[in-house]
Amino acid sequence: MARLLLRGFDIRKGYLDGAAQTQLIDVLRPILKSAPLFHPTTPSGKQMSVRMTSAGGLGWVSDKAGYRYQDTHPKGAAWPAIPDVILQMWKDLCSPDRDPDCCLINYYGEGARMGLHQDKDEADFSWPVLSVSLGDDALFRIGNTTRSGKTESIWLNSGDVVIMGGPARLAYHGIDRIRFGSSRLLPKGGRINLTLRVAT
Ligand code: MD6
Ligand code: FE
Repeated sequence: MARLLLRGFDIRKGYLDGAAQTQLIDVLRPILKSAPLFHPTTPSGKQMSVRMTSAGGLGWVSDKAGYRYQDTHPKGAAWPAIPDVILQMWKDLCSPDRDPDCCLINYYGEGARMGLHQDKDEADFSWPVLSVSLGDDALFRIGNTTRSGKTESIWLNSGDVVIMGGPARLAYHGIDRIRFGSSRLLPKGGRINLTLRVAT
């Protein structure tokens, strides 16, 4: 496993081997069944190209009312619990002292992307965000704590993990594109990104 520090982003290439990636997909399957992926819209009314859902006490949602964490799926049900194997990754890589209350699940189909953004809807930025890449390769762009200035990009592959903490916690970042069909982890292709957050 190679470890790379890029602008304070702690990138563990190949952290999860093939068996661990398959295990994660297996535990995500019932979650996606009970909390189906939905297409959020931004507060300005644009549909995001990524589809999302969450596990945990809180899930991240976006619609015309704004970005926020809430305790139910847009269809009304409580979010499913975060599976133990995923919580264990947080304990190992981030902190044994407090569990995350949100595991945001993003699905990138062909052509999906995510614009440069900051993760700033959480109450306490001293907690890191832990991100897990599964499926197709994705071009991850990292910038600064302001929208301007130079950015750097790195390809994230299935099994890579990124920890965004410390001074990098509020850095802009996004996914420019995925290489659809580059991985065979997901039967229909595409990419799943998990981000674990302490929201409150
Ligand atoms: C993605 N990730 O990898 C989008 N946020 O699909 C994020 O937006 C992200 O990777 C915070 C920390 C790490 C991330
Ligand atoms: Fe983010």
